Amino acid sequence: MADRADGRTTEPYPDLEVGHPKDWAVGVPGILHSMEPALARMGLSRTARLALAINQRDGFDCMSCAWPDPSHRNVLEFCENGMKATTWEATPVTVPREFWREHSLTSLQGRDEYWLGRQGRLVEPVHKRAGSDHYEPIAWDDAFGIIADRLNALETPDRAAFYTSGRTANETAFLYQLFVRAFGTNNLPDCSNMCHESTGTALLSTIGVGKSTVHYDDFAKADLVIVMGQNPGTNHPRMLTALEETKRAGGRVVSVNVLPEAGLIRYRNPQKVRGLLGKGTAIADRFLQIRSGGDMALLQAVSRRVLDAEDAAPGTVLDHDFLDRHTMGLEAFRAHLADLDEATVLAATGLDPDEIDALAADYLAADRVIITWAMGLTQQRKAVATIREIVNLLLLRGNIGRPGAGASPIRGHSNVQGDRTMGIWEKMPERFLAALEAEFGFPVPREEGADSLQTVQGLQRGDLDVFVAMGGNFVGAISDTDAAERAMRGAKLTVQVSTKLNRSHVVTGEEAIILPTLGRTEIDLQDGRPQFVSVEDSVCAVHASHGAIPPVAHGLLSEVAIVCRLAEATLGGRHGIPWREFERDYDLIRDRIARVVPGFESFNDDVRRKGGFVLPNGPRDARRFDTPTGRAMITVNELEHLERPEGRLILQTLRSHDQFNTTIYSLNDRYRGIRKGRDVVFVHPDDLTELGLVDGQRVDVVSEWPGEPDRRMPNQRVVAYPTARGCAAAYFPEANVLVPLASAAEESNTPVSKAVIVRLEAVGPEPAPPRAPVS
Ligand SMILES: Nc1nc2c(c(=O)[nH]1)N[C@H]1C(S)=C(S)[C@@H](COP(=O)(O)OP(=O)(O)OC[C@H]3O[C@@H](n4cnc5c(=O)[nH]c(N)nc54)[C@H](O)[C@@H]3O)O[C@H]1N2
Ligand SMILES: Nc1nc2c(c(=O)[nH]1)N[C@H]1C(S)=C(S)[C@@H](COP(=O)(O)OP(=O)(O)OC[C@H]3O[C@@H](n4cnc5c(=O)[nH]c(N)nc54)[C@H](O)[C@@H]3O)O[C@H]1N2
Ligand SMILES: [Mo]
Repeated sequence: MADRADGRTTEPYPDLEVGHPKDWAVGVPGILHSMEPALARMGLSRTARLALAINQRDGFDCMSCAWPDPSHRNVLEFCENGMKATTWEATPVTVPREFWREHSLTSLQGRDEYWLGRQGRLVEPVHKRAGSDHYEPIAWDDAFGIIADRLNALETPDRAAFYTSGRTANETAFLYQLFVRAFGTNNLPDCSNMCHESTGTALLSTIGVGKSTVHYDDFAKADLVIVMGQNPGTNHPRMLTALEETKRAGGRVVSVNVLPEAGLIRYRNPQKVRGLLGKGTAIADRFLQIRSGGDMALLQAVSRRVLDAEDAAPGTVLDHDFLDRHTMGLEAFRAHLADLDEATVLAATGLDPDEIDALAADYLAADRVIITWAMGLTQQRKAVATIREIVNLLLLRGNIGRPGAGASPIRGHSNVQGDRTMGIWEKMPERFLAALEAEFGFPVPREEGADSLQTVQGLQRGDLDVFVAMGGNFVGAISDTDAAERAMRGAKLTVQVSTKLNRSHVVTGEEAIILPTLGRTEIDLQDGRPQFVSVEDSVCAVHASHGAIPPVAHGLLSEVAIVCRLAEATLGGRHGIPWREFERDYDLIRDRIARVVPGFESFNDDVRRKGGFVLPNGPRDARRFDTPTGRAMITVNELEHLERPEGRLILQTLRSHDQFNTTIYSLNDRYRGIRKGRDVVFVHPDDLTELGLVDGQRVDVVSEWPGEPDRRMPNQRVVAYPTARGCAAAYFPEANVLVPLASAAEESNTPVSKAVIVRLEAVGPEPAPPRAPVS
């Protein structure tokens, strides 16, 4: 099998098994599945200590996703995938000193994410000199000294970029952006650029705040929850409990998805005896299997039906009082939708008119409606416009700013929302920058910085010399892997602050440094006193996170300490920021946040209250919309949908059940019937017939972009799967090689990871053996 240019092999997984998809999620197998690796790797007492601390008020915040905690917590408040994330971090296995001598970077580049992650926790700083093929251990101070020298030697601070992944806690994020802005740049790309940026862009411009407008308890009060482009059974498992509460209170749930995802069909709540023993709750009352990228058309079609119902019975359907008092743009919207072409809607969605009628009827019958969404919507070319259509539909019947109703983006990383609140954004608003300047007394740069894609492009052009990452796996996560890796190799210095090895440690600049750090599960002692940090979840609730177990090794620094020491080494006494004091006592950081960030005025008190506090939110609390007009904006969005060229498929890249973004926990994807391998592409059986392919056949997946050479993901096993017609799916991060750098969402510049036009080229005549049953 040929090797790809980047050195990773394309050998097939030898033991790959393909069975049948499951139609239910969690329950006994899920929870047992979650405990098994922990018990095997960490032993009973470490496991029990973690299980009892996760998501508890005196414990740590689960780092797996940003799903909120209920106010009444169970003794064990975690899910299968949260436990995987926890054991992955809390493993006692560490990367030994000899590792760096034994493994050259060239050899590590031949390893995949799964192998790299299994080498254990990083425990000492290492340095790769220019020209060397090895990292070598280095003292902390020397590492900070090198980074400071390289930064201070730059022609301008804008020749450095500082990435953040969404696990970073509030206190760290605030200090990190403070350091970066004091250094002199707004180059603060983050994982949000690849994730919910489209959401922020759409919500900020229509309702004045880029966040969810619901409380946790609203799910139990909703008459209807529409879950769009999201796979909660895997990615937000505890959300299924909230949806179960919706159902129990008599509400309905509709899933709009390209795939029939297991958790949305049936769910066994592991927290309840009923869920352990019984058949579980059927979650989705209705499933609309939409064609990839068809959501904007669907939303417009439902809004059109709502407006038609109003025309048929004037004054009875729309919330006129709300619309008159709080919104703008209804008439233009009405005029625009009057011309909506039903044939285009049907082509774009792949749905029957009856199915759209039925969703409209559900919407009209419900007094309180919540719409949730995730990557199926945000990683599309028309993502921002699509999310604006969600707002339009909700506004028509006053479904924002009432109990049981609202717009609810479901975030990814556990503190990705908090990082933005703390100033991690290449284009923070003037209000924030001015407050930062007033508090710290240095001139805060105002020029917009680079986002994630612009950072790759900056590296490609030679405009960036230094790349620093606070967590994450930038080259693994960003689109167009080969281009991104080539770009990163052009940097002079790359720095990673990390818990475990990943691709971004082995594809480096000329010189590279890894700074290992404490994880969220670990006790963080400063000056002999335990410190805690805080996070903000998807529904704007902020709470503390306390480490529960001793650090995996002596001498590890917390992320806060790393930022403080790096800042001190780089800035010296410049601007008089008390970095050492911040490192010793995180309360002092919170005091500063209190004076800069609205909603945090009594941060140190509020965060110590049981369960933390909920940030103010204009639309949710008071139907206050801080847009330029002071009203919620109903917007007109030109309908556009992706045409599928003859003989091609629309490929989405998604997560298996056993991964967290670029971290691969195991090679299984239980709910989709895949075991011991990841080299699969899911295709509808009728499309296979049309393309002259069969289940089990090996294909190259090839993506096409005008004016550029084809991109290829070689040797995937075709899996006949009940996806929507014309659509295909493959796993991220492997499939990132197929996503062109140039393919980005309008307005938000998010890589279009969910709609890549591909063709399948058969390789080798032999289809794989028939499916093995998967238990
Ligand atoms: N265990 C685990 N938990 C996680 C993560 C993880 O990797 N593992 N990642 C975290 C992060 S950072 C994030 S952002 C979230 C991601 O959470 P999700 O957004 O649920 O993640 P994806 O796997 O990308 O799933 C996208 C879903 O959208 C559907 N979809 C694709 N295209 C379309 C479309 O055009 N229309 C519609 N309606 N549906 C579509 C797919 O079929 C799939 O169900 O999860 C977070 N939680
Ligand atoms: N094709 C495709 N690409 C995508 C997506 C997709 O759906 N399809 N999804 C996108 C999305 S939604 C996101 S959010 C991005 C994710 O992008 P990132 O956030 O950059 O990637 P992760 O894989 O979450 O990062 C994992 C690494 O974080 C480090 N880490 C873990 N815990 C800690 C910690 O406590 N501290 C520190 N310092 N480091 C830690 C570990 O070294 C680990 O290897 O990927 C995006 N890329
Ligand atoms: Mo994400």
